[in-house]
Amino acid sequence: MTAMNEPLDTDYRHAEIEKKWQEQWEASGLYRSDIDPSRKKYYALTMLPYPSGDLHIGHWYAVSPPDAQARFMRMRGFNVLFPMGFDAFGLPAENAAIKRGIHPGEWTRANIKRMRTQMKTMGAMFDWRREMVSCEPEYYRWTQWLFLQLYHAGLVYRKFAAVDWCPSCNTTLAREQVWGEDRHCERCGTPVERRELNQWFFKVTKYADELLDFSEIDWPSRVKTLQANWIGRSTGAYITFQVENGESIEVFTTRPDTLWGVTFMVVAPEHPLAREAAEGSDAVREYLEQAGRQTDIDRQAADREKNGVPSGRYATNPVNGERIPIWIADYVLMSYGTGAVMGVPAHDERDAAFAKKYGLEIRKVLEPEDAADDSETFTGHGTMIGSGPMTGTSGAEAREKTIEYLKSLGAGREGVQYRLRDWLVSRQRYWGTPIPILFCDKCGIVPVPESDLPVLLPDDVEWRPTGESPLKLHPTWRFTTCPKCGGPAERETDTLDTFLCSSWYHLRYLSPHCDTYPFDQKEYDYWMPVDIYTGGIEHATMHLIYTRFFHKALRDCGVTRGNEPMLKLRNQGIILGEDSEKMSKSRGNVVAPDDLVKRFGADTVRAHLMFFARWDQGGPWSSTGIQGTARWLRRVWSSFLEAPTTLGSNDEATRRVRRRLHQSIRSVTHDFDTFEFNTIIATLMELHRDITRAGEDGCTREVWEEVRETYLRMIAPV
Ligand code: ANZ
Ligand code: ZN
Repeated sequence: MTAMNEPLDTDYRHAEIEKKWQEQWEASGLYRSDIDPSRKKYYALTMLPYPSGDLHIGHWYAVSPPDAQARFMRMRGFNVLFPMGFDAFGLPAENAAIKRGIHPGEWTRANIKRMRTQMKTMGAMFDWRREMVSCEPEYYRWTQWLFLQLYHAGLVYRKFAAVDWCPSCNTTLAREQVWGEDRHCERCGTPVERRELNQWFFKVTKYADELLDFSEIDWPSRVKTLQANWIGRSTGAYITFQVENGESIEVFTTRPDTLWGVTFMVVAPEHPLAREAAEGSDAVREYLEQAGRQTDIDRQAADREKNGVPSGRYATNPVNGERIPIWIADYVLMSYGTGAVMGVPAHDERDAAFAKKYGLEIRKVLEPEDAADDSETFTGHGTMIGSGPMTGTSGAEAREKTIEYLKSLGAGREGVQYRLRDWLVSRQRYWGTPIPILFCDKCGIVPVPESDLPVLLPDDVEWRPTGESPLKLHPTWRFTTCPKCGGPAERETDTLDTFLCSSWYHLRYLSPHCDTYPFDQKEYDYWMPVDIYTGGIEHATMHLIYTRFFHKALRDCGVTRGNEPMLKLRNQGIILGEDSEKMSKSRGNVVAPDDLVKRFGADTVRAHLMFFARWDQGGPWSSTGIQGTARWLRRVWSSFLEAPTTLGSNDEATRRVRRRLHQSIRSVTHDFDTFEFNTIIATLMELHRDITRAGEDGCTREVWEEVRETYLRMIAPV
């Protein structure tokens, strides 16, 4: 680059330019997205932010490259919808409110106002007319309505379930408020306790198999794997063992082929047989007490020492009549399978550890195919040995054959198990959507009639933790009349998990003020499904499973259509601080986008966020790096203001620059389609150098104008 071409900073007055164009876009309504049947639609959705206070660089990273992609699609002739809103209910607002003594709603709305203003500096193509805010009654009215649709379809039920409870703060805690191995309260450090409360659930498990079918969606394989593991489908068998007292125990096993290697059985401490055994044994009673203090997560840890007690009972192996001892141990969970397992210490690691500790027999029933395999516990399939009629067959074959054999004995059947649990949607919190349910002494559980929605969240509550759902303490809100019998009724005082709000917000953007239905049908027909969804990989399981489930459940209620809400998903990585560590206030490595915008302009910040790392990977920020991007944009600006004086009739330079232009169009197009933003910027930087050189070498004016025009089009979405 010659010194002559180096622009003066004053040439490029970003603050003025960006303000001018942003105002013009707004005034002309350029980015309003309305139904237009003559154009193909493109619904680009980005995960909506939580209004935590300030827009940080992570928001910019999540949103501005996808904005560039949406703009690119718009330039290609698509009618693009790229909306923005706020996920405004939730715990942080309550925490902030408690800390600062202001109402959660006031805190939330002030943050939204601030973040909306900051977001406008991004120069994104949001259609703000379509904004939705999940804590406003015009939104949560429909969250309640959708809850009721699922309720009427039998997809909602109520049952007792354990919550984490902080005895010092006197409140239930959300999963993310419990920290460390000792499971202490985030606020005060006190170890949490477990409490049983009556709570609401969605039947997600009913959709487990359908959720494992990814055939209609183009999602990253990492996300699909995380979802598949979360759902955790296992196939195997249920096998019944007779107990000496005339009762029986059913186990779930993925390895029925190992049945001849069973030397003991184990039931969970919560299993009925364990409770019964405790009646006659102090040792068992003591063991159950200490096990009750452990969480399922600790109990499952692979490296944890296995311990247990004999129940004093014996069972009979259905295939060989052997008498086997029944133990009680907490590595078996009551919440999975049947809460009982057959112990095969020769071929299962956990059973092996348990057998060694208590001197139980270890009996091999499988020989590895690979003679060199000398692993202590062979967990592969191999060939059956010492297994009666199965001896000599392959383990894989024996698996099926054993099930057939058990069926003929009336002692077993095929079985499928899932790790996935139903979705617990009730929270003992104030700042959330009230659950539209009433309790009447005469009529029992009564859903609020649709015509009475929304059930408004009262403003005048004591939101400080007291040990109860805050709504319970409101003097009047709770008490109402039963719509069925006219007698006195009480409202449900729990609120809904905020993941429910974010399970359908993409539908509310379609018509945020519609007051007859959650969305306008015409808008739904035109815009749905979402064509591209972008956001963080940390949402791979909860949010992205819940939103798929919700769509399918609503499909079965006749509300939505199609099997999937979001056809394509792409995830961004994480921006780290300059020290390659996670950005945090305490480390002092936080990059503030507002400062960068002030100094370099939003366009430079956007371009650099696309350039500094692979978008799907992220990486450390560099404050010197952005200066290079800034210089490039300034050069583009000044070099294209006027044609160079060196233009002429050099055929070679003309041909060369035209070829480079078309190569660049192809690669930029490709990279926008594949979300490879960094190479888009790299291509544009190179092309600019080639254009400058061609001008210096005397390419024709005609080609120079052609490449300039096309270059500016290519850079426009950025
Ligand atoms: C005998 C056996 C032999 C097993 C063997 C494994 C290997 P996944 O794949 O996760 O579904 N199991 C069953 N219910 C359990 C519970 N409630 N708590 C703890 N463990 C439980 O695991 C299924 C296997 O985990 C089952 O197959 C059972 O052990 C154990 F060589 O049965 B297996
Ligand atoms: Zn009633």
